[in-house]
Amino acid sequence: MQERLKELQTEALEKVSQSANLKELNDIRVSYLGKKGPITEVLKGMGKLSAEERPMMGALANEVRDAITSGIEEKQKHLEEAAVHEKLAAETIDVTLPGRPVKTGNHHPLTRIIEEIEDLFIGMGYTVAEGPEVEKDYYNFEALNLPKDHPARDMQDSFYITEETLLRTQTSPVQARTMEKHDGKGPVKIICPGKVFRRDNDDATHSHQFMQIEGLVVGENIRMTDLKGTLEVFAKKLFGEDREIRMRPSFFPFTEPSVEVDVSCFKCGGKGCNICKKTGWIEILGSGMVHPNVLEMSGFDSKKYSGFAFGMGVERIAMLKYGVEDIRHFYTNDVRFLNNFQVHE
Ligand code: FA5
Ligand code: MG
Repeated sequence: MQERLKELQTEALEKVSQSANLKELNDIRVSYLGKKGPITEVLKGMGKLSAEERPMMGALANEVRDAITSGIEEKQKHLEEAAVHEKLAAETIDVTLPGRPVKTGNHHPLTRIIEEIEDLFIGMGYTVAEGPEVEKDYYNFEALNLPKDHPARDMQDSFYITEETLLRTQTSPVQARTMEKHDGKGPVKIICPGKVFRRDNDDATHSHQFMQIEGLVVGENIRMTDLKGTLEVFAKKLFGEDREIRMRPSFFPFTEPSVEVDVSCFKCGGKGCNICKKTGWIEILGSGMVHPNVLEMSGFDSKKYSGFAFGMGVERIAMLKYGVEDIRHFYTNDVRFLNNFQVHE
């Protein structure tokens, strides 16, 4: 019996050391130490032993059982550690692999132009103002020296909502709104970017919805030369020193005198092509000295104050700056177009 127990111990430990995984190890535990296992079987024969032999055999049986148990425990620890190592090895991250590029969106070219122009004017002491897109006829026209039956209203075909409200045709109503808020006290120095709407036929340089940036400066002794200097700084900064600029006399009911500013065509360089309609120039903005009537209507004393204003077409500027041949590209959201403006930061 003693031998049989020793044999079982050797046999069990041998199997334990050969077991390759936790399941095998558990099977060994069940088969050797379980109720139906060979040790229990051997111990059943204890009844046949003498009173002196019995405790000795009992102690031996316990020793064998303990030896097997601790053998199993040790092996289990070993197998578990190995499993962890294996798992870690399988999950190793190769830090030397190049990363996958993350696709990000980017600012729309019009947003970029607006931000660039805003920065430029903020640098010159302007603040940014806003006004509603659905505007009162009063601010869009009347307060700008365009009474109801003024023929110049035809210059900007409008989308009316009611008789008194319309989609603003220009950002100039923000001039009137801002001056009103200032309560006759200067100085005023704002720019105002925003959407405007006109019943224009869409073509390469016209859209029925486009963006403008309005500028307004009101103060004492503001002169035409201040306007010219400001616009020159703006144009050179945006288009580069070598781009040609011209100021051309024009008419707006809310400015006197009025000028329009053209930039030489980016496509033909001034020779004349389909984009500039054979003129060699692309008009980017209207401007002038604020009409005394406009100052007075918004509560400013036109004897004390003078001012200049301008309204630039954002799309036209973006077209010139980026060489975009059709204004409609800005609105059709073709990613092949938009990806050209991807900024890698
Ligand atoms: C105006 O809208 C005046 N409010 C500008 C102004 C402001 C004059 C302050 C004096 C003082 P005009 O209608 O010319 O002016 O439009 C201004 C600019 O908007 C144009 O120079 C052009 O760049 C752009 N623009 C006009 N119509 C369209 C259109 N349909 N699509 C795209 N851009 C346009
Ligand atoms: Mg014009």
